[in-house]
Amino acid sequence: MAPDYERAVAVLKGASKVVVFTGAGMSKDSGIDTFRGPGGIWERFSAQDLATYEGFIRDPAKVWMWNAARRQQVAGLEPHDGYLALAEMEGLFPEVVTVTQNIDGLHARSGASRVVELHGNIWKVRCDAENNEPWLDERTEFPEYPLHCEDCGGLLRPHIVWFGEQLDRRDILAATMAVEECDAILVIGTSAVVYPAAGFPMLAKQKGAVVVEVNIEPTPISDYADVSLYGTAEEVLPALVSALEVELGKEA
Ligand code: BJW
Repeated sequence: MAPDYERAVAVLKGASKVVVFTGAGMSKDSGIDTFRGPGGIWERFSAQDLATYEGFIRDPAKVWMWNAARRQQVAGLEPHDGYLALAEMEGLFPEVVTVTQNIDGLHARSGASRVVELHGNIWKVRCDAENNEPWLDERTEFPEYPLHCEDCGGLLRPHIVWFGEQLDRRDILAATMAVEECDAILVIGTSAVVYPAAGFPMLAKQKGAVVVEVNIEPTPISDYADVSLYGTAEEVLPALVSALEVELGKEA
């Protein structure tokens, strides 16, 4: 069935505060694989080895080499038209906050202004021994693996939230506030199975927001979304934002 943009525009047009909530499907059309489903990362790589602290301590060089390869991949990619449409959408509503589970940094690269990265950022590192603030390190190759802290010699780790780890309190707080206060949440490309992030669309709904979903297939969100637009992020988002621009009289 063709996406019902008219209905999506009807429920979104009155919103003042919008949350854009994204998952791996948002970056699929830029060339980054999703985690689950056919061809997903967890079909080819072990989450136990690469996405847990225990796996990292067992073999930090392996985890760093995997993430260096992912950095090289992301560095060679561009945000697709759906990303650009979301950045443009910021001009249509008084407040837009992007809450993403993605670590690739593509929202910021595409011009999104307020981004909460719930699961970290692949371009940041932090010292595992000192547990200090993360810092930006945009190298795509490293002289040796694993990486060590220049100050204390301890292990450096990617600033990524692995399974069983707590999300940064400040990120959870910023996301929760935005979600509780929004009038509309646009949920894009997430299977909505990984908690606590997966709870945000329902929290928004309970607080009275409209929920609009963009995905290639139904997810747990579809059960309560006001509108589900089935298609790829790269196709659906530019069409949705164009339709909103027409409705709100803000065409370029
Ligand atoms: C398209 C498309 C296109 C495709 N266009 N769409 C309650 C019950 C059971 C378990 C738990 C629970 N609460 C917590 C847990 C444990 C766990 C969890 O949720 N596990 C579930 C799998 C069951 N959660 C955690 O461990 C979290 N921490 C935590 O809870 O801490 C508690 C604690 C308290 C006190 C002390 C200590 C701890 C942390 C979760 C961190 C997740 N990290 C990862 C891995 C990063 C590793 C790395 O990248 O190196 O983050 S997991 C992985 O999944 C990644 C993602 O951000 C996350 C979500 O995945 P996402 O984005 O939804 O992607 P996919 O692949 O699942 O879906 C893609 C979607 O796109 C699909 O729907 C497609 O259809 C769609 N799509 N192409 C549009 N072109």
